[in-house]
Amino acid sequence: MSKRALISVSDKSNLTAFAKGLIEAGYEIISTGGTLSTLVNGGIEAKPVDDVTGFPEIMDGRVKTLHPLVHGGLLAKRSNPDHMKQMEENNISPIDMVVVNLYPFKQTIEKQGVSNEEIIENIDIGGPTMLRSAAKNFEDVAVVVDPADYDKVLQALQSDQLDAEIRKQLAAKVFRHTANYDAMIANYFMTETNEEFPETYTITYEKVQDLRYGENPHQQAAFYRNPINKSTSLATAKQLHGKELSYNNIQDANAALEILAEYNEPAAVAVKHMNPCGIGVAETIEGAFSRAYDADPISIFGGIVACNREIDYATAVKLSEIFLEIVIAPGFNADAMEILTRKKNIRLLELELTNESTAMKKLTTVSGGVLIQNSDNGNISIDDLKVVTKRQPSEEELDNLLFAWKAVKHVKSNAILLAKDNQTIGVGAGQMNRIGAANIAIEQAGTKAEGSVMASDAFFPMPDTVQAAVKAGITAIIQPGGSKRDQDSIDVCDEHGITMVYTGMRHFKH
Ligand code: 93A
Repeated sequence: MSKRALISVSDKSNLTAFAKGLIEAGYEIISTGGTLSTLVNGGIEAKPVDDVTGFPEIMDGRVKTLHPLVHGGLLAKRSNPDHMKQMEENNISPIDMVVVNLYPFKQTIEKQGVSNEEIIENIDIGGPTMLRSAAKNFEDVAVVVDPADYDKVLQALQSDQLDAEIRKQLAAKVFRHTANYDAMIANYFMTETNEEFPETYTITYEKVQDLRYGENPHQQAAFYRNPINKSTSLATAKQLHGKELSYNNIQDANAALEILAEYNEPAAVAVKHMNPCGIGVAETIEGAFSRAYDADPISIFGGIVACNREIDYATAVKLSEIFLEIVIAPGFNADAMEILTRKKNIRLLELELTNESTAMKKLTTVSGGVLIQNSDNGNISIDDLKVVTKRQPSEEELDNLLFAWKAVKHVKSNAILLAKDNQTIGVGAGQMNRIGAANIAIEQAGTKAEGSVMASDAFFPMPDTVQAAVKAGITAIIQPGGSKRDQDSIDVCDEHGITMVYTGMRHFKH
């Protein structure tokens, strides 16, 4: 008796050639509605699945292959005499191969203006069920979920090598595929029902690319994307020039994008090791970059620069004067491209800027699990500020304080940042004590510290940082407040006639 293959596919590419090969290898083809039409139109002899089940496809195709005559034929263990006997008693014929790919759920949710009804209809039930039945019974049944495997399967058949080992590999692929498919559906429903932190957290990612290595050359790594993310992102950014992105490049680029998401006006940020070394805001992108550069002309070397406006000629000239790993922008005009692509190694990344990253949950692996939290999208406005000193801030100081506060949020804790005139001038990042961070920021600012403002990502446990600020000539400080010893810090400010404002919000970043 000839073997039987059940083919039911949404992606009909390369289908007829494959079916032809199966027939040549001695298979009889059974198929569902649309697939059957494609096959028959392609001159392939095939039987409708209704002939097998004796039952019509009903409910707009919702029930077409969900039948014991299908699943008995797939799940019967051929080496089990009881199973074989029950097959006979129930007139079930074995099915030896399943070729199924699923309703395009992912492509459907990605469609603009898609209706909920269309999304629901694209949840495949019968397809995964057949795939899982066949994959469970890989000892006896071959299962093909990926059209890219058609040739491999035909070749194996021709050389009589579609053996249990290959069938197990095909089954493994199926379970990965159905798990991923279901995870996308679970993600969709989680969003629809606003469940933020459910009992089990199902996430699925698909590989964008293998990376040469991870944080260090002896660490293996790959980049994965969230398949249901609709907005533009690093995973979909267009690389216009330069070598492939590295693991560290991607992390730094991500940090740069998160910072840029804070600004509507032309802004540029330079990032090193996921900390900003310079942030500048101006009326033009050239001006913004100049400020980001001047903020710290030493640290920017070998860094990443991200800008929230198209790169023009003047900006490109300035960018090309330093060694940079990456420039990220929503666009590069032709003149800018001409200048920048003269540098072989600079990576140019075109990316429409969104707040996508700030909408996403943050995941951190820890021993035995992961920590999941919402992104730090906490923002304050001028009305949230509370002046706690005798001296009030000037208009200019208020602007500088808010600028510094936005920036310090993106610096690793403990973080102290100094700013003046829409420019960071000193960044103290990732220190184990606050005064240590302050000393670094003040030293870096040098003479520019005079008349600048200071931002601290968390409260001052003691007044030493404020004392250092006074000594450096800083005139206003922004910090969350909330320490038991707040009054000590306020007293130092009042004693020296400088200003302190509270935000009431902390921005730790570990
Ligand atoms: O609607 S279903 O969940 N119910 C079923 O019984 C069923 N059987 C196969 N979807 C079902 N399929 C899917 O139909 C397959 O996974 C495949 O993606 C698609 C092929 O349909 P057609 O051959 O009509 O184009």
